[in-house]
Amino acid sequence: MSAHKKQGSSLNEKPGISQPEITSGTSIEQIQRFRRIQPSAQELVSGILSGNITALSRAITLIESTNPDHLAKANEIINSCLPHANQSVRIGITGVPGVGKSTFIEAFGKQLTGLGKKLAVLAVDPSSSFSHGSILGDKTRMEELVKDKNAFIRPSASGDTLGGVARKTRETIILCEAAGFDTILIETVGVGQSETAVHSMVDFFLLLKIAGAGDELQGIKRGIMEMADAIVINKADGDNIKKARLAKTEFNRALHLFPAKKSGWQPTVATCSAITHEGIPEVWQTILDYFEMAKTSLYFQEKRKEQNQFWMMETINEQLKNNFYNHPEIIAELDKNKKAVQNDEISPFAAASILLNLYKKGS
Ligand SMILES: Nc1nc2c(ncn2[C@@H]2O[C@H](COP(=O)(O)OP(=O)(O)O)[C@@H](O)[C@H]2O)c(=O)[nH]1
Ligand SMILES: [Mg+2]
Repeated sequence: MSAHKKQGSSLNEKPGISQPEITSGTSIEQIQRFRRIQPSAQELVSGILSGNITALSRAITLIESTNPDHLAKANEIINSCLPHANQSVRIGITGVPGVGKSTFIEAFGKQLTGLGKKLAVLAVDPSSSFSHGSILGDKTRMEELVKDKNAFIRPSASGDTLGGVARKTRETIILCEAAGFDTILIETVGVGQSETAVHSMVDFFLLLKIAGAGDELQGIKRGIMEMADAIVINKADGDNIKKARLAKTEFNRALHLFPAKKSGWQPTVATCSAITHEGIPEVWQTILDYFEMAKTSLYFQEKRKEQNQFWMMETINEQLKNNFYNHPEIIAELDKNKKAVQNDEISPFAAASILLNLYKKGS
């Protein structure tokens, strides 16, 4: 359901804000009470820093808002949270629909909270404006994690471009870290461009696969395999165990044909079952091994610096584009020029130049 359709509800925010997900540790009543007070940016920041989930949810909602008035408030919150962020490990999980991502995150997440970790689960799924997010759709697969006090689950921001969703997720990571979450899982559907965006915001990238389906069937491009730090073949249970082991050998062989990674890490291949939990602890051990290596070689720190630069540029690009297309004069002239270009009345370059000059003058 779109945010616009739901505006009748008393729970709803102003137009431009998509509805937050109610997660563990929060209740509708709590959020309602909090909303009535309209907390300031600094109040939200102190809430976040003291680990208040309602304040965190509320701040994320501001980040996700398309209402320009909320941008300044969101930026103030992010800036205040930044010095308290970064103390975490960020893990990306990708794989085609049905491979078992949600079930895996439930099992893996419970293991992590069992180890005393504070876990935030986020999603990058640009298609979620229609499906309302892979995580929300699969909430039933995360029954235990949803109830877990040490887990915070937030579905993808809806109704936006991939660039927009990715930026919002990245800013959400900062807030979650400031709120004390030390392990961030970011789920994405491995069928489009979103895994590239996720790859550029995580420290470790895990690709889930299943045995028996060809690569074409799994919709996984070679590029995604190259990005993976670990390939985990899920559903290695029952009759499937043998096939999974075979697939492991094949993937291992395939991975050795890829060029060496900049990190110096040789990607691993493992099997697991998100249902029986077989192999899940080993996945965490692999990730720990990776972090030990990457932190010792300083690759971990370097990669984060590079990612920060990348995101600065992305944010500028995104912002410039938004400002341009939302400019009243551009809105008025864009369609006219599009038609003129279509009818060969003006060259595309001349039309672009007219619009850009108009924007320069008006801004
Ligand atoms: N046998 C088996 N089934 C699994 C396993 N993990 C997930 N499934 C099933 O596969 C289906 C898709 O799982 P889901 O977690 O929703 O996949 P997602 O679309 O990648 O999030 C569900 O019916 C799960 O119960 C597993 O390890 N073994
Ligand atoms: Mg899912």
